[in-house]
Amino acid sequence: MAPIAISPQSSPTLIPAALPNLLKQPQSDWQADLKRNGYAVVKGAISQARAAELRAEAHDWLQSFGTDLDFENPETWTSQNLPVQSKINTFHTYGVAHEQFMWDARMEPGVLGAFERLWGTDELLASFDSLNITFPNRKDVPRKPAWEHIDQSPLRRGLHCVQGIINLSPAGPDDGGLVVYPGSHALNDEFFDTQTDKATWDPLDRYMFSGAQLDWFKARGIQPHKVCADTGDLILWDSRTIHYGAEPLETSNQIRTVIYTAYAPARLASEEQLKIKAEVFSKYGGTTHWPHENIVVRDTRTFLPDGTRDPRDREQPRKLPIMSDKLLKLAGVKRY
Ligand SMILES: O=C(O)CCC(=O)C(=O)O
Ligand SMILES: [Fe+2]
Repeated sequence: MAPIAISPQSSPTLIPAALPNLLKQPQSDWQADLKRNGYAVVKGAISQARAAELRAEAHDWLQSFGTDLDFENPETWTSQNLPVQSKINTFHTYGVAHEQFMWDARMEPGVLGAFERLWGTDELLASFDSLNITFPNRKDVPRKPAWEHIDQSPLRRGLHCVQGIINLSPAGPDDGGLVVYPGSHALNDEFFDTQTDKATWDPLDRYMFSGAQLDWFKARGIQPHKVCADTGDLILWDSRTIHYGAEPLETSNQIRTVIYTAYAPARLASEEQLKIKAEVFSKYGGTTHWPHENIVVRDTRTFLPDGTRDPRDREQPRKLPIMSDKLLKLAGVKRY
């Protein structure tokens, strides 16, 4: 369990940020953007050529399930030809979080380096987050509407977590990609304190916003903004920033390929959380984007929509990563 407590009077105990001075004095333009707008793009965190290699690996993984999936043929972009995918187009079972290409992406110097600069330490933990491959104009599933949310409990106050997207494909205005509400992070406390009943605040690090709640932000000048970024760019956002993953528009023919990743200082994790994280790692499981807190043990098994176990399921990644000292430290298995 995350260290969130509700006192007997049911007056919630708020959890302040462990590092309240983070981003107080931004050291770079993207850090200033992250502070001011609640999101930033780190241009060219990975070279385009390297990102294309990682994308090819991700696509190769998707084609390793013995189906007729053909990246060149939109007729084959159907559930029948895909491993089990979430409603938000992610893959998180089959041990995918620990595939070699996923760890390679997480350990790219430009990606890791950005988070090292952000947190001011190279002793980090990495999340075991998902792969997203979104095909445009799928014929067999409807386009998912906007799902505005934040990934931080109203009980946590201040900056606790910075999330990341490694773009292995370009995200232009019409392509699938992240939509943020710039500046919404700064209104987080005021919104929860004045617009919600504190009895409803729970430790779940996810809060969905209704249209009326979004209007409260819009009345304060906050508007949705599609984050455009190139192949190899790293998109960062504060977990208090309202956001969602937007489906590609009809005019897009871009296959969105991204890896979610986040890191936080290892010293911020409790022994209990590290133990849970090591257990998840031992089963090649995935977690959420939280690297150091809120480590959720999810079922690692994959089920088909009819509830039966997927016969293509895997006990371990198809290509196990090299268990380097650095990887094991990022995974929380070895101590710094
Ligand atoms: O797919 C996206 O761009 C956003 C997904 C998301 O909301 C998240 O990773 O927290
Ligand atoms: Fe999210």
